[in-house]
Amino acid sequence: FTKPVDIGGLIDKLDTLTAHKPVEPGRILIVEDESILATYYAAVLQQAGMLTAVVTDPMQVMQPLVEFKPDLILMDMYMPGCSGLELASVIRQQDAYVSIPIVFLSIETNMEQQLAAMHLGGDEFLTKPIEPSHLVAEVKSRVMRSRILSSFMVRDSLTGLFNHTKTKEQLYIEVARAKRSSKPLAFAMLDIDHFKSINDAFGHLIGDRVIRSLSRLLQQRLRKTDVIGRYGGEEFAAILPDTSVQAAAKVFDEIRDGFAKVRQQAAEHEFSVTFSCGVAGFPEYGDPNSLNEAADKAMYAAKRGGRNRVKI
Ligand code: GH3
Ligand code: MG
Ligand code: MG
Ligand code: MG
Ligand code: MG
Repeated sequence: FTKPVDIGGLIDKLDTLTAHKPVEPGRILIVEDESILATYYAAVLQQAGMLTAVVTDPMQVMQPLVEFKPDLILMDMYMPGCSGLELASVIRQQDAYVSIPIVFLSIETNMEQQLAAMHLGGDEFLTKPIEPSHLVAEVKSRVMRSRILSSFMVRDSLTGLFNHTKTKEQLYIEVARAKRSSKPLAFAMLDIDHFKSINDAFGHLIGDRVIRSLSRLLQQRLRKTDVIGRYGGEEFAAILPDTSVQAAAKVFDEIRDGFAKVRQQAAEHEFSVTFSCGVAGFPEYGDPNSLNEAADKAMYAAKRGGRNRVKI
């Protein structure tokens, strides 16, 4: 006996995970040595609203992988110089591309060859010639599933924000970028005050709603280029590129003030919630770990100082 699946709940979860941005067209990299065919596939996929890049020389695949950032690779099997199978296994050996969908498209009808292709990292095997509508359907559904899977990997399901791991990863990336461009960067940590007593007084569902309301406020108030993550239970982190620690502290103080004024609802009760925030900046702190540590320390100083405040 199994519990029925809560489809509504699942759909809500998907909505949260995908609400962060409008649906972008799928980006398809076509690796095919026959340029007429490559152009034809590109036209078919573009017609269906997708963006395409074409590589006719398999040895040149790395650059478009990095620059075009495809969601999926449509790969021929037989090409001069390098087989699609070899190419797929080379691509798969790199961390950044372990999970990119690779769809083989070939005249190969031999089942064993097809299985070998799947074994070497292919996700699907399609045979030429292929109906345009069939190609579009296969590619579209693969891109969608892979996007949903990767958002499960990097997003927090309650808020749709980046999860801890992804946020930390972004901090490394943004600090490196700030170093290269000699621009400042601010890192903030926020922790809701006396959250345990909110759960105790009104229950976990109301607590969850408070977490979502702070998450929404952060998304509204910060810039598109800022990175926002749910760092822990009732703890958030934000990365503000090209922002000094002083400017960021001012922004978070306004958000702090705005959040404290929100009337939270629990059945017949109305209550307000506050958070404490610590901000640290680059270049004052030169690497991701010391930034994280400094923001954490400042946050605890804000707690000790009486909560509902921002500290540098
Ligand atoms: P402080 O002002 O010192 O931060 O006090 P606090 O009560 O917020 O801190 P504490 O760390 O003691 O408690 C945090 C609580 O947050 C404990 C945990 O049960 C609750 N919590 C963590 N994650 C979630 C969640 O996803 N939903 C809900 N509703 N509660 C959560
Ligand atoms: Mg070929
Ligand atoms: Mg906490
Ligand atoms: Mg605590
Ligand atoms: Mg707390």
